[in-house]
Amino acid sequence: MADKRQRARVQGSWAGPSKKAASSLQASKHSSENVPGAHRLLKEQSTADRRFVFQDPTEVQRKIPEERIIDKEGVYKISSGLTGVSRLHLIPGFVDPKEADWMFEQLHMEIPWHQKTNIRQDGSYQEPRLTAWYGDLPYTYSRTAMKSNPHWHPLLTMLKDRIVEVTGYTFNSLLCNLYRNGKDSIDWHSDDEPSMGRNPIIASLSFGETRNFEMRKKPPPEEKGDYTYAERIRIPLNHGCLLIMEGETQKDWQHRVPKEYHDRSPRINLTFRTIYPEA
Ligand SMILES: O=C(O)CCC(=O)C(=O)O
Repeated sequence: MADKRQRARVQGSWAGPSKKAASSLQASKHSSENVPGAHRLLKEQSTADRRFVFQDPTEVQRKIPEERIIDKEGVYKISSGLTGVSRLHLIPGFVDPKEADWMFEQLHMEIPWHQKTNIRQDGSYQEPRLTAWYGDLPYTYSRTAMKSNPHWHPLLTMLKDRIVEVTGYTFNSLLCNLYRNGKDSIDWHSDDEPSMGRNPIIASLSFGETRNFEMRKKPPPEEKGDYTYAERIRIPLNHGCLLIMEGETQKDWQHRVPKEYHDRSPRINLTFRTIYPEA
């Protein structure tokens, strides 16, 4: 990384004497032919006349893009690629704060939270958060499955219906996340499992503590997986706000909720999605 940043250097070279200096040197050369010590004088003069000339750098200096913060209601086109547009729709206060208070309490107490174990190359690990799954089909990610669970909590059904009414999108499944404190998190990923189909639409509703939802754009192949110069977005997701991710967002971007190293009270996040039976 440091190597990359240092690559663009100042380019330049020592130039010869200016035209004026050259002609006066020329004149003095002739007139000095018979003068003792004149050659030493000439040499000193020509060194003093040399100037450093800047040339354009051979490689353009790359800048790490500034993080973009999205915290106002609106529809944001965050990128457009060959295959289409990535779009976010942020609706702060989708659930009114007073209502959101009792909803948070009910969900905190009544959802059957548990800690999922995932599998990666170096072994298995427990997720640093609690989850619950609702839907007629199971949901598999990180090589372990969450069992189907058709028994929706009535409050979750009510919230799903409200989102469907406002957005016009339909959903058949829900992944619930409980971040118990600042140490709970979800690492960089995209919601792009084959069971979610092409260009999944995700409606993410938050309750409780505000946590940063961070996004980074997937780098082009020539960056070989290096995210140093990736575009970044931060969205503070607060009590009652709804974030819709649509278009190519899951194909072209990753997201995470990082750990925070100061006191954080619990946060619940509900991500409504559509799951299709796998072929
Ligand atoms: O908690 C959040 O806001 C994000 C959750 C998430 O990324 C996920 O469930 O895939």
